[in-house]
Amino acid sequence: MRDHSVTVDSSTSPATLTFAPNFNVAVSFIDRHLSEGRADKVVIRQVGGSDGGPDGGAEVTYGQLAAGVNRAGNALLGLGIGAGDRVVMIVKDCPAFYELFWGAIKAGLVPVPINTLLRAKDYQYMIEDSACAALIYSPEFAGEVEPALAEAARKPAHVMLTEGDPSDGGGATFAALAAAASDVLEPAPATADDDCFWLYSSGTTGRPKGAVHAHRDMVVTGQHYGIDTLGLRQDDVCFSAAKLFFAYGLGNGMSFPLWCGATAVLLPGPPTPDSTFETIETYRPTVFFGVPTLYAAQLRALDAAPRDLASVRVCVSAGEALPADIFRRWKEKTGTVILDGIGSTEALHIFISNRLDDIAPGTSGRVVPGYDARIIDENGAEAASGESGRLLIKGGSTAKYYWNNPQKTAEVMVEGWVDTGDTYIRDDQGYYHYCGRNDDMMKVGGIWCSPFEIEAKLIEHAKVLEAAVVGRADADNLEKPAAYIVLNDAADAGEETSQALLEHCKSGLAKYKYPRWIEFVEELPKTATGKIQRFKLR
Ligand code: 3UK
Repeated sequence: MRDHSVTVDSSTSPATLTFAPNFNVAVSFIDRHLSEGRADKVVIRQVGGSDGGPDGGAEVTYGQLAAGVNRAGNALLGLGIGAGDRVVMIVKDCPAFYELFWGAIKAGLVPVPINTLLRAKDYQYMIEDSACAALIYSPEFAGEVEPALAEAARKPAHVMLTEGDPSDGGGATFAALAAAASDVLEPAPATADDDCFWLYSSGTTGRPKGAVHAHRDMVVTGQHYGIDTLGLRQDDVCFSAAKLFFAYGLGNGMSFPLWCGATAVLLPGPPTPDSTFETIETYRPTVFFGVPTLYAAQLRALDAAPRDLASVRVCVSAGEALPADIFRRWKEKTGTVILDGIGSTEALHIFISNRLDDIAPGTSGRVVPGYDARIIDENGAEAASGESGRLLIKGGSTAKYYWNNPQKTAEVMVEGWVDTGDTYIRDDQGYYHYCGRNDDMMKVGGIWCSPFEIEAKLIEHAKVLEAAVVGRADADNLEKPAAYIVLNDAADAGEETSQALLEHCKSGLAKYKYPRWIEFVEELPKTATGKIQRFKLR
């Protein structure tokens, strides 16, 4: 096999990464562990059985994973898919996610993991936009994926379930194909800067954009954030409540443990206070990754009954700002700190963060070594400390471009800098304080939520004349959507109509996108040109 290694010089700060001229990242993250003697070490502990059920959690060793990755890569190549072709994955957190993702990369294909909480309309768009050659999905998501495929103007040549009963799909499952494939696979030629995988990122009005990441990017986040900021070690056991299809979860639950030679605990089902606590008690992770909304819900559950969280040495939060009050209550209740950090799909992972030896509650912390941050005012000039402005970020893990969207690429990625769309203040000690978005986008439970999408859904309802959706702070000081509605007939205002509108939203939008408050108003505040003034509703 050719040399596909990366050398890490930790004597410098940031650590210096030197990539071999041939660099297929699957070799560093998968095959390297065999030559380093980890073949028998457990890399994945899956909660429950392969179906996510209550018993018989699956265990996968590094050796088994490497063989599974090779089989998956060979199975994909066996379909006749060529170099650079996209493989869309709508797959729950389970070993097959790892095998497909790394098998595709090792074989020279481009995996595109997609949010499993979306609806058919979203999937249809991503299937068409990515022009994927293959789509592979967990049986759990068939109800949204199959209608998307039926409607899609451009259909992938290969559509497969990961496992389960293929009778309705007509063909073999991916598991069956992989089982029959060889477990020997040479890494496809690649360089550190070649396209490697995509992640879709949502925008205010436009459709989701495929952020194209290079082979080097997971190395950069694993080293600069995973090891050098968070202090991950090979004896760590990582458990991410955030799913693998988010850039956040992909690092926490897969690429970081693989970079460190550590172990990941995968929870295939939804992360509730109960399911996450049970997982922690049973699988004893040392590092836990959540989002503020989950920490708030877990705190409420801890008020009702104590749980054993003693295995956890550090917790991480990202996706939206962690209120200082949640940090304080969590520390009081559990004795463990939560390290808040801001990351993005475009940067791949966290680039400004608190750390165990340097915590300022209520802030995003300081810049992670290896990244540069700038805050600029409306005129594009550097904002002074204490002054708010637009946050730009630069570093070795940022996306190369948005697929099929040169205009957005030019807007967001300028001379190596990525415009985060966030307003921040840097204080005179170098801590970054989040001050909100520059657009109307919201984070709900750490996941993007466009007010326009909820408004469009509400307006579809026969009783609704106009709708405006804005973020409103809930009891935990976390933002959730609130809807202001002008009805065609004001006499319809009331609980019954509220319920009908809620049902309407829940049936057509991803589950987390429904308005938590509905208020009926006589009119919406507008500009002279008729544009809704959302800031007046906040
Ligand atoms: C917001 C935060 C305040 C902010 C992500 C960790 O969230 C991630 O990626 P997304 O592309 O969203 C990025 C946007 O989310 N945000 C994220 N974290 C924080 N705001 N405090 C925070 N701690 O608006 C940012 O621009 O979904 C998080 C790792 C990888 C990620 N992709």
